[in-house]
Amino acid sequence: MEMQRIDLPALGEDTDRTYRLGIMGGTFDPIHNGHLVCAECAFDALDLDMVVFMPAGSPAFKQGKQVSTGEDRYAMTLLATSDNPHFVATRFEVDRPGVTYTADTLQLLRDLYPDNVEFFFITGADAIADVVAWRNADRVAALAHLVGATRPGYDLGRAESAIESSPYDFDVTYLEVPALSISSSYLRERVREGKSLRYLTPDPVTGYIHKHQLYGARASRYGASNDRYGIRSGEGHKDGQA
Ligand code: DND
Repeated sequence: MEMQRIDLPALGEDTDRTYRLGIMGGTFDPIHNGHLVCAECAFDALDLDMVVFMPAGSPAFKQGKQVSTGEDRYAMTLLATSDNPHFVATRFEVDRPGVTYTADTLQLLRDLYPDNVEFFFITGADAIADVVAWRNADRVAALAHLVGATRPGYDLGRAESAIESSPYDFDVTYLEVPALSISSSYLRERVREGKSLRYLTPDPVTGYIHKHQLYGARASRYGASNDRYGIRSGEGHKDGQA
């Protein structure tokens, strides 16, 4: 198979077997450990070959809302996934002009990959209830299996009844993900308040946020800003520790 894009995994070469490609779509503003754990659980539970992290280009549902640039969201996604051999970050949607719809993305991937590669679109279970109303939801149902990761305290009722009452034939697998009630908005709020992101997202992502002063981050040292501790820039502790 000749894959035209270098940042998508080349799957499907052995025609005697089926390949399972996980697709983790998201705004990723910023990406966090909830997304990463969710994808890792899906990888294990569904026996996936690879998981592609796909930051949304111009998200269909975020029109009019302030979202960081595709370049920044892609860069953070790349940093967060770079040490995992079965995770790949792709520019597939970021590079596509106009509003990005998942149905279009799945169709473009279908055209790229041979038939022995199946798609598993991974989302939070709360998003599953909304998928039925996505643009061309019938195409989404036809092109991919859905994986709904349950978040802490989440009642599956809404997702299940939405799927059952949909006229389209969605194939959904629900997946228990360890208790991680992390959200991108929580991270943005913490950055604005000068609080640490340690253990909420990989450290290189925190470094990127501070380096590029996203979400109201002040130009500061990695992690928290020095002035929290009453230290002026360029000054260290008396014992030499900065
Ligand atoms: P979000 O903005 O919800 O992503 O977008 C999710 C995907 O849905 C993207 O690929 C969108 O393009 C697509 N979408 C949405 C609406 C309409 C259409 C398409 C359309 O075509 O009409 P976030 O960055 O907020 O989160 C990424 C994923 O991670 C989501 O599925 C979210 O539910 C999930 N998530 C968690 N899962 C487990 N534990 C946590 C999570 N936090 C977020 N702590």
